[in-house]
Amino acid sequence: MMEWELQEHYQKALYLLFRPLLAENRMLFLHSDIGDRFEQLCQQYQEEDLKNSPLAHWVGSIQEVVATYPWVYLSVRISAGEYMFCRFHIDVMKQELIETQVFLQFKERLVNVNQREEDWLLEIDLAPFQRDFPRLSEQRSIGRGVEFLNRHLCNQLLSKKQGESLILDFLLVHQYQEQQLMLNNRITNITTLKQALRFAEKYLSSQPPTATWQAVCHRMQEMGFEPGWGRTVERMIDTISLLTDILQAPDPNEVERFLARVPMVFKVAILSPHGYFGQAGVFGLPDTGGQVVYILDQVKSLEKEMRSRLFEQGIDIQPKIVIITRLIPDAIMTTCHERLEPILGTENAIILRVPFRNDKGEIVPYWISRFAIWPYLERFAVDVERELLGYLGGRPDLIIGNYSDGNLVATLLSQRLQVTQCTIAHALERSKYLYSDLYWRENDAQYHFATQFTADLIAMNTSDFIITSTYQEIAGNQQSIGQYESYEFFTLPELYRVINGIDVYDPKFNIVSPGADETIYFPYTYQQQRLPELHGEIENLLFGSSCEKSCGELADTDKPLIFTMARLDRIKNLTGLVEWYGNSPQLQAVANLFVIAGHTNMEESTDDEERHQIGVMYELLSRYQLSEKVRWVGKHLDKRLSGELYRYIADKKGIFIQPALFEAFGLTVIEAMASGMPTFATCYGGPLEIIQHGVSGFHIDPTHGEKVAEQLVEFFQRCQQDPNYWQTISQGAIKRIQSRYNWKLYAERLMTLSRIYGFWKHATNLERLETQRYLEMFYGLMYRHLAVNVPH
Ligand code: UDP
Ligand code: LCN
Repeated sequence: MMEWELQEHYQKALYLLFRPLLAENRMLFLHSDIGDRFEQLCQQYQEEDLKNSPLAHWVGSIQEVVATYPWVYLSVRISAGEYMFCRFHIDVMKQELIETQVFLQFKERLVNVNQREEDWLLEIDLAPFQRDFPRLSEQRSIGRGVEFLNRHLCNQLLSKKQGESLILDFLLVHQYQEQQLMLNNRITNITTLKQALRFAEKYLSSQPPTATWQAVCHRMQEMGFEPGWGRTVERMIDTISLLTDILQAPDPNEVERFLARVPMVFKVAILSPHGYFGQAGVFGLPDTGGQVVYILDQVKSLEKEMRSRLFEQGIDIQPKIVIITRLIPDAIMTTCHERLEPILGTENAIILRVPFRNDKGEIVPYWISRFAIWPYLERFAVDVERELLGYLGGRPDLIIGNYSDGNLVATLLSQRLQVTQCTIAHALERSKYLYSDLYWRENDAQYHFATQFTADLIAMNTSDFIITSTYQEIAGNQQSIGQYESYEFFTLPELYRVINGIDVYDPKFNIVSPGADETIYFPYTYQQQRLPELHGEIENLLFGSSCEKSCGELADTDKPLIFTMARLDRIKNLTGLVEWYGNSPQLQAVANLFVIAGHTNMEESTDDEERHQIGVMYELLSRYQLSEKVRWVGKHLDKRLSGELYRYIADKKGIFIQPALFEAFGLTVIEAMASGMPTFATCYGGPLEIIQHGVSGFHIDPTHGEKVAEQLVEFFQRCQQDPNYWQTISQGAIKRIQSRYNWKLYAERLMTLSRIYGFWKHATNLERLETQRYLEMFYGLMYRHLAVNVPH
């Protein structure tokens, strides 16, 4: 279908499609623009055949068009992460294939009209480094990288003679502080190992299955074994027979099961420098949202998982998890000025805060936007290294970075300490701001995207493995490209262009979806666990005339509520939602709107984008006279209160809406669904994958607000006619979250991944040293220069 020759038959259609573009006063067109214009063309010429032709399919794959007479340049997405580029000459009516860089060069000329074809610009191309590295071939396997790697390397290596000694070497290195684990030096080669395994199995079979390591340790140590095989004899036998089977005939599933038991992760460092990182009073503050919630829940579930694995393996060691963030002396009522903060609900996890320092070495006292923290990070990494090593009494076994800044610091630390690095993006800004690459200079004063994208490229390529919340975060879907995929090629005119920035078929990508804390976000029907004590406070938030930090007072308190809660960022589009509501008298007739976001008082906000949104919000509320229909509260709710709030609104048959222009994942979406609220969420980003449209909620398109309003009106009307309809969707939402998005699954998966990765990294050359060296150069010659130029 995609053959190049195909289009030769459709020259005229392409001409008719592209010609009007050249007459417009814009030069860049997106996938959706081209789709709409193709539809119009088919209608105009009544070309039903064309609509169903192979050309239609091809046009549907066009991602981007750059049109300046007489040329139309195109990028065409053949499948996830696979592109072709071509150009069409409007007069000659002829097209030809071009290279990625030629396409990018043409784009650059939109910004820099004086740029000539022969002008040199740095090109970043990581593809040659990946040549010998195993790569997925199937689109559907994207995001299951470590499984693939395990299968691939099992077949390649373990099946050969050398595989046995790889396993032996690996088992001999395990230690915790001074204590040897798994095997001791009585096992000198593979023959003694096999023999010892036979003897041990025989010996253990004669012992009571519930006897513990203590009871058998003398005999076992004589045979060459150390703690780590199991807490009980039964478990030890099981682990030993797993290894015996692997040595006989390696099977990837058994290797995974065996490695899941090997005690190798005791200390984890998690980096999240920006925002206000604390356990209370921070949610909703600028740059402080889902990432903090995610990490706090992640830590609790990880600690539980690490403890239970160590316990099952008979090891008496307390795992340690440290979240490293920024210490902010001016902590505005939060705990962000405290160096250490133990994490509630854990035994041993802690927040360690390290301040940013300026060029003179003085501590920076105030909050700094996530877009402007780049000049501080290198020094921060050095300070963190010192404090972390001191606190842990040695190196961590795993370093997890979060968001662009945390991932860059994770890169610096992992490389210095030689520790496995895991990357979590949460949200990549490239997907949020259209043309943030091409017009980077225009936005530089506020956003410093060039610095951020450079940091992203470095971190995602140095990272050993990457965790994403959804498939589409990596590779998108039929309509839109993935967040990581958007780093495959792009250009920052006059700075550098990226020819191959990341490969979505790289086995480093793994989908591990987060959950919503089940003790806080549970179905409204679980009456026993609920907190009716909070209902007075909730009613005051919703309807109270004396509620502070609120705006608007609902006249008809019996109407169901449309509820939304988010940071007051432009991308969250809460002002868009108010506008759709204001424009729809039908919607106003059936439901009230309840918004929790940011501050209602502009003076209280320190964030530029938020202040702008506050202004827009007031303007809309007054323009549409919504003071009796919209309630806006600018407070940061604690989690138990927000959990009960979702359920309270569900009791009243309300709904949740997430109207973002783009949402990387969307924790509020899974919180609302877990509580049993029918949820309407943006079709751009994670919610598209979380919600099955019409079954467990609804997708909405924030670029067509009037349609969203219609969808909502229809929903409420249908619920009036059929009271079971609300229930059906509510049940669908609960089921979806309980089966797919939970922290226990997350922690099991993450621990298993890090072990499988750790094993293969130890056993083979997964280091990608050449890539690292190339990226060090990129860091030194590009990133550092950009970072110091960010005003500070
Ligand atoms: N949140 C909150 N109070 C607020 C705003 C947000 O508790 O005023 C919480 C919300 O419950 C969710 C998180 O912050 O857990 C927001 O995460 P999400 O993934 O939806 O968006 P992000 O802020 O990360 O972009
Ligand atoms: C950041 C975001 O923007 C959200 O979409 C995610 O849900 C959150 O982080 C947690 O990963």
